Amino acid sequence: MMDLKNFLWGSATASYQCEGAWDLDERVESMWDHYLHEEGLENGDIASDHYHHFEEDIRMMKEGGQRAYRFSLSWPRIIKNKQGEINEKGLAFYHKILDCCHENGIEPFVTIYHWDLPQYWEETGGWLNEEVCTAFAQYAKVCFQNFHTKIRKWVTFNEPKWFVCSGYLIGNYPPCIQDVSKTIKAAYHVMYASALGIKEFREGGYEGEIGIVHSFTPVNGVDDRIETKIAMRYADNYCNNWILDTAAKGEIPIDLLSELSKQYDISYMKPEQLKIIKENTVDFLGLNYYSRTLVKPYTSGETTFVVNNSGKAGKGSSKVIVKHWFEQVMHDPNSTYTEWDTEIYPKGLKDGLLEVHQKYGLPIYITENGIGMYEDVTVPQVDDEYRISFMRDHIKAMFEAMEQGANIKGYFAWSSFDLYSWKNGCEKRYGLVAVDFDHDRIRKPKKSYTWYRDMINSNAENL
Ligand code: BGP
Repeated sequence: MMDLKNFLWGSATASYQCEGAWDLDERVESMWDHYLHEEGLENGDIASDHYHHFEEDIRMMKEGGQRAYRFSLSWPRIIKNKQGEINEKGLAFYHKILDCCHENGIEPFVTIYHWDLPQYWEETGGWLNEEVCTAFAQYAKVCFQNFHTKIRKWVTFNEPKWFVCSGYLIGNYPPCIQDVSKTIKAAYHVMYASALGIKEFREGGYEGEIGIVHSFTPVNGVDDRIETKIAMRYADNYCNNWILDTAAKGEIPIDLLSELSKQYDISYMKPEQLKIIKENTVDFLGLNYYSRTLVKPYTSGETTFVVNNSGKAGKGSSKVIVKHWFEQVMHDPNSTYTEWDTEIYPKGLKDGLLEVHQKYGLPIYITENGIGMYEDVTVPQVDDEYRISFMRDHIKAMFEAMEQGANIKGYFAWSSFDLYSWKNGCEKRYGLVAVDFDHDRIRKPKKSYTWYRDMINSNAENL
C-alpha cells in the first residue's frame, strides 16, 4: 500500500467560473465579462456566488476529507487599471479565503491567471501585446508580496494551450480570433509572461514552489506507420511540448520553431526574452487531464478543428479549418464520449504521467480531473455513479504510474462544486457538490463527494 499521508487530495475552481460578484467591491471588467455581456450569452455574473459562500464551500471541503483547495486569483479584482492601482478590497477578499483555508486545515494551491484578463488590457491587444507580459509580472509581484505568508504553492498560468488556442486559433473564446500567426505570438507571450512571473518569485526570495498548469492530452496515433509517428510528433509539439518543454526546460522545441519559422514571422522572439525563459523554469508541473489526442497524418492540405459547446454529442458548434497544418485529430469509434464529445480514456493518464515523468523528472500534481454532465439537482442527493467510476478509474491509473516511479504529489477533482463552464454555461456540471442555480445557490453534496471523502480517509483502500 502506498504511503499517501502527505498526498494532496483536493478539488479545484477558478475565479471567473465560481465567484460571481462581478462588479462588487471595485472589481473591474474582465475580457470574459465584456465578451459574454456583448454577445448576450450565459455568463458568470453570479455563477456559484462563491464570493458570498466561500466559508460554507471551504468547510465542506474539510468535511469532505480534502486537504487542499486549488483556486485562482482574479486580476480584475486585484488591479484596477493599467497604471497598476491596487484594489485593497480585492486583496481583502483573498485574505479572507486564505485565512478560511488555514482555519480549516486546507492548503491553498493558487493560480495567478485562470483566463480572466482585465478588459483594459484586452483593449490594448491582449496577449498579442508584449506590454501585457510585463503587466502580468507586476500583478504576480503584487500577489507574492501580499499573500506569500499564506501561500506555498503557486501557479503562474492555467492551461496556456487551451485559452490561447480557443481565443486565437479556434475563436470560440474571447478575443474570438482565427489566425495561426496570432496564435503563435499569443502563445509565446504567455510563456514569456510565465517566466517573468517566476523571475519575480525567485527574486523576491519567497518560500514555497511555483509551477504551471497544462491541459494535458497525451498523443496516440491511429497506427504504427512512419507518417503517423511524424504526425504524432507534430501533435505533441502543438498539444504539449510548447508548454511543458518551455516551462520545465526553458526551451521551445527546436523542430517546432524551425517548422513555424518556415511559414511565419517569429522575429519578435528576442534573444533577451529567450534567456529569461531559459533561466526561469518551474518547480513542478500541474496537469489537467480530461482526455487524450488521437491523430492521423495530415494528407488533405487542411486540418479541421471542431469544439463542442453545444452539449449534444456529435454536434460540434465551433469549427475552423487551418491550411498547412501538421496532423488531423480523430475520434475513436470504439470509445466512449460525453455529450460534449470528450473521450473517456483513463489509460491516457497513466501513459501520459509516465511520459512526463521520464521527460522532465519534476514533481507532478494532477490539478484537474473530472467529468461534465447534465444533472437534476432538485433531488435530495445527486446519484452521480458515473462520476465515481470516472474518478476511480483515473485515480487507479494515477496509482499505476506512481508505482512505476512517477513523482505525483496531489490530485484535484474538477470541480469542488458546480460552477460556470466556459461557453457551455452552468448546466454542464462537474461539481462534487451540487449548486442549485435556481434556488439561492443552495449547496448539496453529491454521492461522489461522500465517495471521495471515504476514499481519502481510508487511504484509498476502498478503491
Ligand atoms: C479546463 C479549465 C477549467 C474547466 C475545465 C472543464 O480546461 O481549466 O477552467 O472549465 O477545463 O472544461 P469545460 O468547462 O470547458 O467543460
